[in-house]
Order: sequence, then structure tokens, then C-alpha cells
Amino acid sequence: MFSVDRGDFGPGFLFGVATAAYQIEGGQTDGRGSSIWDSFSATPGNIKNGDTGRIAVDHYHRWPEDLDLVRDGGFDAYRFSFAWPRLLPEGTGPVNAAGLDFYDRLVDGMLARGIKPFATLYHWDLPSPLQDRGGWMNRDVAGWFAEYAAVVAHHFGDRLAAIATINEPWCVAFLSHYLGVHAPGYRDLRAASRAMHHVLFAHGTAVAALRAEGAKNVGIVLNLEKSEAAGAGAADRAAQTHGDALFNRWYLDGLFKGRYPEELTTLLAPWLPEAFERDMEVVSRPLDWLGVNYYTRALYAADPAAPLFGSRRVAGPLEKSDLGWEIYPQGLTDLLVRVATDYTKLPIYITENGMSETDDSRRVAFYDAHLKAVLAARQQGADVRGYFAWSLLDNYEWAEGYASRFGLVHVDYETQRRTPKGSYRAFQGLLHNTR
Ligand code: IFM
Repeated sequence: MFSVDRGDFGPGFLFGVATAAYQIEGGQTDGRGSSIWDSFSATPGNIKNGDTGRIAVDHYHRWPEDLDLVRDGGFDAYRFSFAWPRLLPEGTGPVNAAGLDFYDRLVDGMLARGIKPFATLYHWDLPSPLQDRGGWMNRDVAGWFAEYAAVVAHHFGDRLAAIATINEPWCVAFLSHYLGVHAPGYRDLRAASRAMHHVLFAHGTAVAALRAEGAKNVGIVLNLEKSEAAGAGAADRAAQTHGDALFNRWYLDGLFKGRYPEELTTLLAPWLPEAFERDMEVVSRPLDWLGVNYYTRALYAADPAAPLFGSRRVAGPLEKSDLGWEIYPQGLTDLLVRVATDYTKLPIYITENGMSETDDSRRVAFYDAHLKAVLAARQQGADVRGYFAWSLLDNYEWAEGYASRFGLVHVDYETQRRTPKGSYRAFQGLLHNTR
């Protein structure tokens, strides 16, 4: 049970749940092409227990039951992603009719249940043929992505409540091309620098392609962290500034100020694409909304031996999720107020917030505290219009495989049986106002 009331959020505030295609669909049939996650997860050593998304939670076949859960939970909206390789198996060119059919059924299934579809175009499953051509390192990705965006907008646009271009560009670029933790698993500064720019250039290019097809309510989803200095000294404060630039400001400044933080353009100068400045008008095309995914804070300490800026993330003292992420609701309030004050007056949606945990009573407490943090941010002027819990179901947590459970609904991976947890019931109570 939560301590907040639905009425506290005012009329029109949307509550939803979120998922992503590769993490739940499975269904690698019916003409779906290969994605970078198929080969990355098939490569020994990349993923805990060697888990893959080949079957995932079989949402491809079980979507009616899953949408019933969204409806019965009382949620207004469902955030899902289209799988690019299901729609365009080669990444560009021929469209897979069975893929269109699947998403027709899914989107119509939401509408039939009174659920607003919040779509994401790219939640990390790049078609493998495009990776063969350099993927996010190749500037041409902007054109490939715009072609795919236009297909989606043309076919589904009038049925979608909102469209986000990219989910978590930091992960697409840095986590995947510098830290090597996600597909395609590069550990290369030039690869990362190029991906950091191309992901935002592709976003801006797709915004125009979406609008040209009549799409409304176009946005992007950023993962933001509350960055703080580990100690009070100047060196740790500088470390925090650099960490914040890499994680938050590259994306916020690029999108809303049309320039990247100078400390990064200087540091990455040898590796960034030539004349990237010319693209900044495209990168910063006006949007209709901003999505914020929030999980934790980052604590930075100075360490001359640390790569790039001599800035290292260190473990903090706060209570943690089972992934070791500190639980810090105040950080969500602070971030939202910062975004609204320093960057944009656009409507903000919390597009993801949640906790990997097997003890569900801790998850209920997590959500309760973060819902209060959203209310506090609204009171301080942040125009937050909705909140999506991550995630509807336990699912494929990327490099963590199936070991990590974020769901409001438990999934038995042997039988695919779905069982609502207490956290699902807590949302149900809030949204049906029955607590
Ligand atoms: O599961 C992921 C999701 O795909 C993107 N945002 C963070 C979640 C939890 O790690």
C-alpha cells in the first residue's frame, strides 16, 4: 500500500508501466531479423549465466494476457518499444508484414482496453546488418533511423499517444561503445565519441521524419543520474562535474542548448566526428516532451589513476537495491527541478523508475518514496505529467540476464506463468483508489 493518493497528482496525470521489446518479446520468428543483442548475448562471457532474449517472457504470444495486466492494474498508459529488426529485418528496405501485423494487434489491443500507447522507436536492438555497416559509429545511421521512424509513423502514428525516438542515449553510446557492457560491446574511445554524437544526430533526424509523416507528441528518453561529490573537497567536486558532463550534460546540453559541454569536446576532440558542430541544429530540434528514467545517484571521487578525467564512481553509504544501486528519492526531485530550471519547460514524464529486488516489500517502499519525490518536484515547479514504473514484468535485464527482477508481476521462466506481486497490488490500490 502506498501513502500517496492518486488525487495528490491532480487530474490528467498519467500512470503507466514500461517494458522494451528485446527484454520481453522473444518470438524470433515470422521474418524478424537479427539484432546486435542476439549475437552479443550468444557470445560466451557477455551475459550472466549466458542468458539470451530468444524466448524472454514470450510476450510475442502472450501479449493479450500482459495487456490485461496493464488494464487491471488501473494503468492509463503502456510504454513499449518497437523492435526495429522485426519491422525492417535488414534495418532498411523491405518491411516485414508479419511485424506490422504484430504491432497492429498490440497497439489495437491497448486501445481496446483503454490504454494509451507510449512507443519507443529504439530500445537497443539495432538490426545486425546495420552493425555490419558500423552501426552507431557510422553517420549514415541517422538516415537509416529516419527511414525506420517514418515507417512507424506512417503505419502507427495516428494510434500512438506519444513517440520517443531513443531510449537512454548514454547507454547506446557510452555503455555500449566505451564500457563494453552492452551490445555491440566495444571498448574504444573513438567508437564511443562517434556514437555519442550520432545517437543524438539520428534522434534529431528522426524527429523531422516523424513529423513529416504527421506524428504528434514526439520526445526522447534520457537516463539521468543525480551526481554528487563523494567528499567536500575541490578535487571531488571537480570529479563530480566531469562525471555529470559525461552522464547528464552531454545529452541535456546537446538537446536543449544545441552545444556539448566544453570539457568533453576538448577531451574527445581527436575522436569526435569532423564538423559535428554543424549538426547541432538538428540535434536540438524542438520536442514535445522529455522522458526521464531515474534509478539512483552517482557519487564521484577524484582518482588520478582513473581514465578520462581522473574521476571515479565510488560506492555510497545509502540503502541499496540487489544490483547495488543506492536508493535516493531526493535525487529524483533534485534532477527534475534542475531539468525544469536549467533546461526546458517541456512536459516531463518519468518514463522509468523501479528497483531490482526479490523482497517485494522493499519495492513497494521504493515506489512510495519516489512517488512522493515526484510530488515534491511538482510542488517546486517541475511540469511532470506522468509516471511509468519499470517494469510491468520480470524480464531480460541485459547483461544481468534473468537474475535481476524489476517486475511488478513475477514471471516463472519455466512456465511463463505471471503472478502479480504486492507492488502491482499497491499500484492497483492507488489507481483504483481502493486503499
Ligand atoms: O532494464 C533497463 C531498461 O531497459 C532501461 N533502463 C534501465 C532498466 C533497468 O536497468
